[in-house]
Amino acid sequence: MSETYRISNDQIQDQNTAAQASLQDDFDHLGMQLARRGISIEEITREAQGFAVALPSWGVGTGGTRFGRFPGIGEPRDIFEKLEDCAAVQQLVRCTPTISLHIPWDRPDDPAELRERAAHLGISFDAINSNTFQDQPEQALSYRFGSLTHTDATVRQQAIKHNQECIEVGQQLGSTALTVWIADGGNFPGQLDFRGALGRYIDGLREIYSVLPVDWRMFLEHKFFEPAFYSTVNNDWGTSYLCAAELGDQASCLVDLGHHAPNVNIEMIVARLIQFGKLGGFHFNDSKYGDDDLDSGSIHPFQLFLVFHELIGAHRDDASFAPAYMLDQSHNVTDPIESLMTSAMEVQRAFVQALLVDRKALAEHQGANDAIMALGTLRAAYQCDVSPILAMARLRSGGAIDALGLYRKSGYRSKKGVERPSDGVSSAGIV
Ligand code: LRH
Ligand code: MN
Repeated sequence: MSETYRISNDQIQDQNTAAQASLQDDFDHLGMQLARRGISIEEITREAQGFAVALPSWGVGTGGTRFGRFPGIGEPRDIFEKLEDCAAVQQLVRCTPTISLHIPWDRPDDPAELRERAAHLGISFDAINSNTFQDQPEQALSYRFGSLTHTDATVRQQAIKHNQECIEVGQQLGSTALTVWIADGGNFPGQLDFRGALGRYIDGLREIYSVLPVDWRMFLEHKFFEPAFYSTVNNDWGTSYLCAAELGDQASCLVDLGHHAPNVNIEMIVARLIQFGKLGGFHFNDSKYGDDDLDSGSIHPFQLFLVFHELIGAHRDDASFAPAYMLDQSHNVTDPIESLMTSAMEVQRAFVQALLVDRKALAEHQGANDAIMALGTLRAAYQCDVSPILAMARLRSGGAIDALGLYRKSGYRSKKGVERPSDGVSSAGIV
């Protein structure tokens, strides 16, 4: 495989050298402030360096809507170019060491070759996403009226087989998780037999679960609507929980932040799933109205912080608690690499802010029903500008202090524009 342009570590070093002194000042100043709160900035920075969120393979291409897609230059045309772009993000922000693939969009001809290429680029594979929400050209039976819940058993078998194939591909790539999101549902009252459809869903999941390797996890992703506009089979956390509980210990629930009606208390749903041992992972993004798949932390940063407040609490109670963190976004008007970098850093920011919560004080205020002081305790953490910690974590992990600045200065996008003349056909983004 011919070598293509990559940002050099020298470029990163040069930029870091120029920015290091002022970062150290800011870091030391914040360190003194945190020390007064009994918090060690060194300890927090080590935790920040250990934080990781996976990148969605479908996030490196320009996304669109049913009204249109406006691809940028240098769009990745195949899985190898998607890996390159994910590696560029990891090289600069150092908190995105894995990529989550979508099958068949990213089905490798030679999994061993792909695995080797990824290792060469310093990334590995996270959860595999199956796709029974679209019909592929070579597909025998259509998913128009559903997949795992279709009334026709041969269609259900086709969907079950596809998910089992995703597990096989994932094993060859070193992945250890399967995410199952299905679009199944109805557009009109009466179209679906609610109990029958859910029963078929659970039966199908059981067949997939029966071939799950012992070290694998299976994530069920709920969504309240779209593309079905009246009823969705796995529509909310409760349905998802019940189904995961039916399957067994290796099955759990994946919370995509955009899959809830406006104003739903997502952080409380997270607490519920934690309490009942079924919180498996996340698709981080943000939204104003529907499943907008906007950049994480761009609309509701406080909600993202509150979600991590619940996660840190769970981790404090059980050190083995390790849900899968992934981004799931669609970048329609930005350079996808810039959105992925800034979103990963904003998710890491929410994680670090949540580490600063004085949990002892919070418990006292909750015990005393002192709402103002309880809210104030959370705000004190949320309103702390942890940017110096995030930048120091990047610096110490070999990344860029100013990731966005360096990416733009590198001319990566225009260089890829030359390397990857558009074939006008392939699209790496979701519509
Ligand atoms: C469904 C979803 C799911 C993916 C798809 C790309 O809305 O969130 O996680 O398979 O987006
Ligand atoms: Mn999702």
